[in-house]
Parts: sequence; structure tokens; C-alpha cells
Amino acid sequence: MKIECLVLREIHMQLKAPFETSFGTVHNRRILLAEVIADGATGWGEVTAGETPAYNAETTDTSWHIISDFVAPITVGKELTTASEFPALVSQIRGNEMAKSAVENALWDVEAQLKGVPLYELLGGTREEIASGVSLGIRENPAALVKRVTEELRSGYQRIKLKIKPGKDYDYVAAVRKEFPDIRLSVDANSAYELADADHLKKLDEFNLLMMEQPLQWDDIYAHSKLQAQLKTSICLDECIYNTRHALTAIELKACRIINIKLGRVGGHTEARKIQKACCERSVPVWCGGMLETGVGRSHNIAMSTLPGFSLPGDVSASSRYWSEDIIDPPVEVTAAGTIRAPKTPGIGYAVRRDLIDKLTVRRAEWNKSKAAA
Ligand code: OSB
Ligand code: MG
Repeated sequence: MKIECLVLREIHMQLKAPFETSFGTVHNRRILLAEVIADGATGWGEVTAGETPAYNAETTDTSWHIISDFVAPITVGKELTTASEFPALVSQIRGNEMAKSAVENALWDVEAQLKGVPLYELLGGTREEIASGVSLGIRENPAALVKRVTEELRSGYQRIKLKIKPGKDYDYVAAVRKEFPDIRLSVDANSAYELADADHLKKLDEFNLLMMEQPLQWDDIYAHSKLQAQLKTSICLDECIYNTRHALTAIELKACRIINIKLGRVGGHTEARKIQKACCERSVPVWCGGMLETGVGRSHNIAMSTLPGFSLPGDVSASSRYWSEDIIDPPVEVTAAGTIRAPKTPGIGYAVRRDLIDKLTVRRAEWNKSKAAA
């Protein structure tokens, strides 16, 4: 595959409803899309960075800078045998996983199309349908949260994840658990607590949670090992895990019993597959996290979630929960049983709506092989 052209676009999309986590509230998304053309096929990837560096260090703007000034000059014009060779090509760029991931994933889409297979099959996926769960933002009061959970369960979702932060935790979880004693329920703190809060966090053990996601600092695997030793509830790491080495460290230190894999956070499908394999070999369940993606990012998440080891419902849910109009056709839909079917057509398996993307685009840059050679 010769990378002939890379187009980078920034699109603006308004979320149907604001999404509140322990680190802030998002109303409007500024999303970068990478379009890669190789051997005549066009693939798409999405930068999953946030607008602010609150979840991790990357942002929409740092990703624009890294892709424009480093990824594009290194990669456009290069010849690869498979998309899995991409990480080696950009290994001189430290960190910036979300920026690199968008371009790599677009190449996986290209490769699947050139081979005439759905992306999930190229990745080694073993299921045609994935289990879907939802992540619910922080609400004004427990009653409002219970109402929301009721609605999501009615749509069929298989697992409910509640965002929590200090002061909006115990009472909220208690209210949901009281109303729904048997559902699969988890919480996500997005690094809002410290190890000194262990006694407080231990109180959540009584709710029989599926997991407690990333309670402590975003860069502290060791502190999570200290907390996990005191908790009945399984810790799941999200923010802490950027690569397979981090995953192996966390498993070895018993810092968690479950790992959330996000394509952007780990740098793309190649690294995600390595983490999935390492976890599978050690019987550590994994699941696919979300970053309020458009359909492009969502389609890659769906493909990844078909891999072995993705044994827990993920945060990949219907397009209509986020967007009044998604940029893919058809939008991602969830069955009454709370599953999403992986498309069977080559590549990501959804048509990308260029007309709509053009309308939403606020900046655009393009690199092609002749420019890169100059
Ligand atoms: O921690 O999983 C997270 C959204 C933005 C940043 C971090 C997270 C999230 C979510 C939402 O939980 C997942 C989604 O519905 O896309
Ligand atoms: Mg999380």
C-alpha cells in the first residue's frame, strides 16, 4: 500500500445532550478526521482527543499539530505491506497516541477494502455481534440518574456505567442499585480520587459493581495496586494504560482485574491487538471504551470489540444517543437485545457522508506524495 494522500479535517458537532464527567462537561465536540488514500482506496480514522487536556494530555489542537508537522511528513509517500507496520514508521514520535491512531486506523480501513474483507475480519474478530453498554454522565440528583438508567435499560443496553466524582458518588450509586438490584452496573471516576480516599471508596463494595474504573491518578498504576488490595470490587484501568507494557505492569502489580482498551489512547489497532492478546493469555477480561466519537470512530470500536477477550459489554452505543445526524450511513444502531452487529461489507463497513462532513468542516489540510517528496 502506497500512502498517496492524507487529508485532515476538523469538524464541529454538537452533542445532543451535555456529557459531564469528574473532569468537566462537554457540549460541543471539535473532532479531527483523517482520510488516507492508498492504492486507490480511501480509509477513514478519527482522532479521539478531547477539546481540553483533561482526560489525557492530547487535545484536538495538539493532534492537528502532531499530524500536520510530524505524522504527515513521515508517512505520506511511504509504501507499507500492512497497516500493522505503521507504528514502526512513526515510532520517533513519542506519545501522541490519539493523533497517530487516527491515521493508522484509516490505513486499516484501506487494507481491509483492498483485501475485500470487513475490518473486523482483518483484525481477527471472532464474533459478528458485540455487547453494548452505556456510559452515563453525572446528573443533578440521584432521582434524575435513576430516570435516565430506566430509559437506557428500556433500549436494551446490557450494562450501565455511572460517572462519579467526590460528592456525587455513594448516594447516586445507592439509588440506582436500589431500583435495579440485578443489572450489570459499574462506575467510572476518571481519576477523581486519591489513595487516601480508600475507606470512602470501599463503601461502594456493597453495591456488587462489575467494576470501578480508574478511581485514582491518571498516571499511577502503583497507587491502584494499593487500592485493589483493599477493595472487593474489581478495578478497571482506563487512563493509566497507553500500551502493552503498561497493561503487563498493571496485571503483574495486581493494580486491576479488568482493562478498558481505547483505540486512541493506545495508538491504534496494532497496539490494541497486542494488549488484547496479552490480556487474553492472562485471562484478564477487556472491553472497548468510548470517547464520544462520531460514527467513524465508532465503526473502528465495533470492529475491535469482535476480538476474543472482549468479554464484557463496552461503551460503544447507538449514534442517536450522541448525534442528531451521524456522519456515517447507516448510523450505528443497537438491537433490542443490546447488541451491535459488525457490518459485513469491506473496510469499516459504513458509508462516510462526505456531503455532511463538508458542511461540518472548519479547517482542512492535505498532503500528497508529490508534495511530501519535495
Ligand atoms: O472515561 O470512558 C471514559 C468520555 C470522554 C472521556 C472519557 C470517557 C468517556 C466516557 C464516554 O465514558 C464513553 C462514550 O460514551 O463514548
Ligand atoms: Mg473511563
